[in-house]
Amino acid sequence: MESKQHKGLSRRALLGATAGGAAAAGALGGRLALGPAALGLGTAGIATAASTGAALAAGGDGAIAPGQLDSYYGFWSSGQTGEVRIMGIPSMRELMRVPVFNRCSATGWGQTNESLHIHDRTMTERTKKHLAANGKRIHDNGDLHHLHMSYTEGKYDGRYLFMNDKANTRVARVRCDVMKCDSILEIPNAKAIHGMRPQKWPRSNYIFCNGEDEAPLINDGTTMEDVSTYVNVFTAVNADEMEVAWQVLVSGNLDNCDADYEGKWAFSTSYNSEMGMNLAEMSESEMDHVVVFNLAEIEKAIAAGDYQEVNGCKVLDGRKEANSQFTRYIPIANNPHGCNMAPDKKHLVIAGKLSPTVTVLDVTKFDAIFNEGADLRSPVVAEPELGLGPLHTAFDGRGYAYTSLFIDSQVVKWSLDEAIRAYAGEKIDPIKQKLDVHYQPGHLKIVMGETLDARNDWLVCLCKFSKDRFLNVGPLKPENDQLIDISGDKMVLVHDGPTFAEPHDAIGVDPAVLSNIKSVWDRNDPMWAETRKQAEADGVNIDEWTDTIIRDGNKVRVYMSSVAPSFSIESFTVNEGDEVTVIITNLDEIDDLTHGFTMGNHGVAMEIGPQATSSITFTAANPGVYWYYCQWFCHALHMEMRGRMLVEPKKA
Ligand code: CUK
Ligand code: CUA
Ligand code: CA
Repeated sequence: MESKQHKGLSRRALLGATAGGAAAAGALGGRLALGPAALGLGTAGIATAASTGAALAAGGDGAIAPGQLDSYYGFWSSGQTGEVRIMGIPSMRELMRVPVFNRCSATGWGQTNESLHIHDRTMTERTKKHLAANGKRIHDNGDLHHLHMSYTEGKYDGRYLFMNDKANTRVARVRCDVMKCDSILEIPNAKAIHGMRPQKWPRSNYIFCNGEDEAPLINDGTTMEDVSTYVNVFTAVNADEMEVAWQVLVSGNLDNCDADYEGKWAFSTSYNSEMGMNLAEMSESEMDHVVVFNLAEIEKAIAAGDYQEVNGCKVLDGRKEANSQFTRYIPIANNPHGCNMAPDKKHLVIAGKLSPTVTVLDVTKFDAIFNEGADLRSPVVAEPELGLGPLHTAFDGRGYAYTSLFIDSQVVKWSLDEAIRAYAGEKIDPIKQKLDVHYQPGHLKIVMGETLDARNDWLVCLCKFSKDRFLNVGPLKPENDQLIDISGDKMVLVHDGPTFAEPHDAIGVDPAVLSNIKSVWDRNDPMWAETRKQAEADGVNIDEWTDTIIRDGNKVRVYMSSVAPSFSIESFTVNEGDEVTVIITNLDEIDDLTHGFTMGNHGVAMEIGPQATSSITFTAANPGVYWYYCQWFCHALHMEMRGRMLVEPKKA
């Protein structure tokens, strides 16, 4: 494989030396690129800008010249922004954003009828009541920490991405063929889904979801002070149906989780085995634990009907005092955090956080701890001391592990095999290198490193603080996602990547896995199935050019088509107070020809991709003239792609 080792001239030094030139070229390139597009003159002028940029960027490690494609996809979580971001590795360019738990001003996510159907689908009655009381239909926020791709036999299969929302106890799914969310599931009984992983073997039939916060199982206000009534809930979601398959009550809370490569176990770290309600109580014990979930025993009980039904979910009791075969609790030092299964199919690495150690467990020894009287620590095969604040561990395909040290602001590279030999008594130091990162790293990821196809080229380290690494942008600073070249003996830091609040986690994926990505929608896509049903009931064919207005009491449905640079309807009239639904099919079939629909002064906007149908509903509260327009720059006559809504005043 081609080495990507440092060649003496760092990207930083290179860009620093030519900063003035780069800025000038950027400004020039911008003007050149905009000019011909606006005039509809084709792309002849853009080539000039591209070659200027290429000369500047050439030779930097991890740099990708203009027009060149990245080697890998990166899928980034965004924490409290609530979206998924698609990045390029190694350029660290942001390629796209996929709104999931957030609302999106550009695409209308959280506002279009298609996205609202997805949000509504599995909301609990409690949430509906809460939203109604607050005058809303959906939550405005989400806290998306973890995202993972679906697996088949331990490798990514390119079907779906799954992600959690800690803020509102949800799990969502994104279709990889169009990179749009197609399902959001609110999980009853649990509180604050944090750790979340798909099953790896034989395929991702389940998504495992950790409930982080403790509360009474029947949370109706009757036992709020009595902490002994609090429980934590581990949930398995059926990934195909996006429904809760079963839940297990556990002792202690749940932080991060993972699954093995045999389909036998899931495991979760707990930093609050104490069931403490404040910081002092939560860090009181010397030891917390990892919960091991025995999938076969759980399945058996579910199949036998041996469960309690709570809020429509099948619930088993896996708490310590229940003494079941569903769970075991392996003691682990002090508030552990990361939970990472190695691609050797055998070793699970638990990061100590408050302890300077990581604990290596041999998952092939987990059967034994389910025997009566077994030593619960018997699967421990190594416990190297790595540094302060170990949070997460990544693996390459050569047997090395890379652990983030939050307090030390370092990534430590160590040998799994040597750590195991050292634990057995051999005089050997498993630590290979410590690299400074900037600053306070959390998750770190190697391309394909959470699959049986782990690579040996790039490591991304997601740092929580950037401090002085970028120009000052005010009190709120970006995070810093750093790119590290791991292809040689030594790790080399090659790129700083500022990001907006706040990626927790990421995965790197070979594009070969994603050969199914479309550029143009399929007209029969299920995304607008409900809208299609309504159109059929209205006798409208949304697959053809249409300009039909249906009046249904005070509801008005406006069916339009779009072909650049026109909407099929130049103006329509409604009455003051009407509920208006605008349904648009984009009949353009060309790659990258997205239109939009924005209704002026109504807070209404949506994306309509090539061959897609989108719809949006609003009330025309005030009489008068309102212009609607296409907000995606689609054509030389894009500005002219507009029309009028005339709202007739109420008759006195
Ligand atoms: S995590 Cu959610 S607190 Cu280390 Cu995966 Cu960032
Ligand atoms: Cu269509 Cu701009
Ligand atoms: Ca603790």
